[in-house]
Amino acid sequence: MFKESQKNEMLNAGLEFYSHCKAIQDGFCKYYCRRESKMFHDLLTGTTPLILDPPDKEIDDRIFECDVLLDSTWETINIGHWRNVDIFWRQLYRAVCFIKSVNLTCAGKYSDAILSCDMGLIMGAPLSDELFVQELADILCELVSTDLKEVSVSDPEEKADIPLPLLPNLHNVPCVNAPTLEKYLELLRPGTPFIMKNVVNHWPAMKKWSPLYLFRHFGERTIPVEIGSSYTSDLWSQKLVKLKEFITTYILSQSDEVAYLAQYELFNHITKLKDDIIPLDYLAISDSEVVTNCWFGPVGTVSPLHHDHYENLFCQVYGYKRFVMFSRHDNMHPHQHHLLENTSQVDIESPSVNDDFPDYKDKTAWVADLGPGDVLYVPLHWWHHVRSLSVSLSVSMWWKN
Ligand SMILES: O=C(O)CCC(=O)C(=O)O
Repeated sequence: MFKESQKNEMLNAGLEFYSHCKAIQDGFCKYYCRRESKMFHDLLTGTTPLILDPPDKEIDDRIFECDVLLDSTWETINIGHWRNVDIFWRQLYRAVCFIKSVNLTCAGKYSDAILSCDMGLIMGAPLSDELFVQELADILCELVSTDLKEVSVSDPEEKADIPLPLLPNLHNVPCVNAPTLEKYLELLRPGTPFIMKNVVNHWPAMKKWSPLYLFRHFGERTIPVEIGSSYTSDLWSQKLVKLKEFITTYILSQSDEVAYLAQYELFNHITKLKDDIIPLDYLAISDSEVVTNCWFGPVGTVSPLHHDHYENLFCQVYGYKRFVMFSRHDNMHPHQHHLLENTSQVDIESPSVNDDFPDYKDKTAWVADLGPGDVLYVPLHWWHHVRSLSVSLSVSMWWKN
């Protein structure tokens, strides 16, 4: 439980945080005059006292006022195309979610407070100083995770025995043991894939991360997942779920649906997890920003054949994954639609649907079966098809050379 003094400290931190959100305050002034709604007008003109003068307001009133403000912001965010929405509205959404979270914490509603932080992080836009909110979410998670420790779940261990795709020119990707920086640069030069062993074994994640660990420590956090066997399928969709539900429903039990936490910058969301991965020396040689994504799913997730505008060091932390790759110089018949122009129409696992593209079988294909601790270099624009052979947790590090 939080002590009274801790609650006040937190509230003050929240207020200070809020008052530092210059963009938000400017935004209030800029926008409120344009709104017709009396409710909105009252809220915005009363917003400073709402936040800065809490003692004479009941917590429930403040939470209610946050909700009203969130509802109208949500409406504005969702009208028209996402890209045309002024970033202010998404920043406002995030700030109010955080303020609501502080109030919910003071009311002792910890799970709701975590949900509010997460909604702000997923749907809102970054603010200048939000570290305190990450810390709040971490503390709250510690508090509620004691209940999750009582739940009886255990880690899955199976690795599916899945035959290799029928490709006549299939070769194994070469493998090296922990190359020196010099050797690594030499390996990069030809621009072809390779696997490195024993370069991430010292990451705390290697010992700690498993479905059970994530369930127990971060189960209350809400995350976005993809539903459907592949993002090219008509039945594909996305939804927000609590990590504990994702793990029990999709990871630890047999579900008819495949759900995948795919290509998600989880470490900007659950920042505590960042402590468990150590930046790779190999990437320190580039000035480029590194985009770190997490991939967490059950056996049977498929990322269809596609290429990315990045170089990639793909680190397998838990479980097994299979990559099948083709050179960037091979025409793998990308889709025509601009949203899928980096994705091939060839399905390497279903030869019967590829009648229009028989030449794909003439290309040289490279296969890499990755297990815990393996790091695969996927060169820029190389085509890759990825299937999980077990429950799997991986971290990709994208950069530009
Ligand atoms: O692991 C996956 O499912 C896909 C990974 C991938 O495409 C990437 O890291 O670029």
